[in-house]
Amino acid sequence: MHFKVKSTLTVLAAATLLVACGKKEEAAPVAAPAAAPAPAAMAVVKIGHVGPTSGAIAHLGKDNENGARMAIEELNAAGVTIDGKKVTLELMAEDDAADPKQGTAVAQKLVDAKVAGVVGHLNSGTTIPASKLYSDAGIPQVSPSATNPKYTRQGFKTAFRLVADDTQLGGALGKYAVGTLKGKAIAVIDDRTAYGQGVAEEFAKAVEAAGGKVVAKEFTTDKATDFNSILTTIKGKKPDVVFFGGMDAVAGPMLKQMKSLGIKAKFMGGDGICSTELVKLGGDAIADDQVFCAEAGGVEGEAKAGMEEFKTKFKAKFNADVQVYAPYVYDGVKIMVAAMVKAGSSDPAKYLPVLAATADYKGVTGPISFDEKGDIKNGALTLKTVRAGKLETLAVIR
Ligand code: ABU
Repeated sequence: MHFKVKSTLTVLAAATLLVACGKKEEAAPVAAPAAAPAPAAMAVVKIGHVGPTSGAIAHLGKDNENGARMAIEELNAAGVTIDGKKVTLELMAEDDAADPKQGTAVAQKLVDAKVAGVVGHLNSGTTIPASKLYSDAGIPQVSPSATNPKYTRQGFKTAFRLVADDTQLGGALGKYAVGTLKGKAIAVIDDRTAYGQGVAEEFAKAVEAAGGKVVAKEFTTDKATDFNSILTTIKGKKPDVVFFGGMDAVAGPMLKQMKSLGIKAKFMGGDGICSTELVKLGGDAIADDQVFCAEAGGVEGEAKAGMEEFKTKFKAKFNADVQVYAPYVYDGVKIMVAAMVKAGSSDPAKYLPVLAATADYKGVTGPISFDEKGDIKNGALTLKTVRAGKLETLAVIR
């Protein structure tokens, strides 16, 4: 409109000048066509993502971040309209290095940048302290992978989780260790993180409840590389199953050292070890049907095709296999934007109640609805083992 007015005035001014110079009006130059209206600047909606894209589990953080990137690129390509106006989504991707202090620092950065929502963080140890900042700022947060139950039990209306929690994970794995693997003497190790310690405690409770015996409880850290001392102690207790509450970056070297020490026990862990990377890190120290783990989600039946399609597109785009939680991040971004569209606003106060009321959204990770705490309703677990150097699904359980 601005350009059009300017062009008309310019033509009038030229005509007036010609008349003033005594020239006939028809001698006026042919007016140039009016310029097209300038497009109004599109509103930008910022969405934060946080995961450890540096450090020992950077492969998991990058996997998650790529899930967010894929969702945002697809949405922008398709076009997003909120309250009748086209918007551009912008990803603000931050690295918390799996460190609780860095987690709160980047959370504050996202709050200050006035992001409309955050998908993340990856680790329970960063997600829980960051959730207080998002709650205070009224910013919705969807964690795709933090499984410590506390995250959604703090009474924060802004906290949502797309996966099952450690109570379900540890409980199911403990029952499996005794009931299916026939474990009688079971050793438990954890990495002292909010996730590792929590899932190991739930596992141990379930083992005892199922009639198994926890013969050793040891701990390490999420940065350790030498486990000879605790593994030697454990070897003396002759366990038939060793459970590790922690992440793949520690589990891989631990499996190698178990092999060196001649420990032939089955090795179990939660979602933190249930990654493509574990198979690489453990290498030939992993025998077929020796390692058992569970992803804190899963799809069955017809939904499997959508997940396979996601994995194929992801591989083509990033030249990398999905580690564990990229599809959950992808769904997290999409349900957040769907809630904004439905609410007709990216204002967190306006779309938060719509996000909370998400009902049976058909994600690549399955149907998504939240309970009153913000946890996924009817969350699934996928039990897996390693065979011929690949993770294989044994069962999806609820
Ligand atoms: N759930 C496993 C990895 C993330 C976490 O909860 O710390």
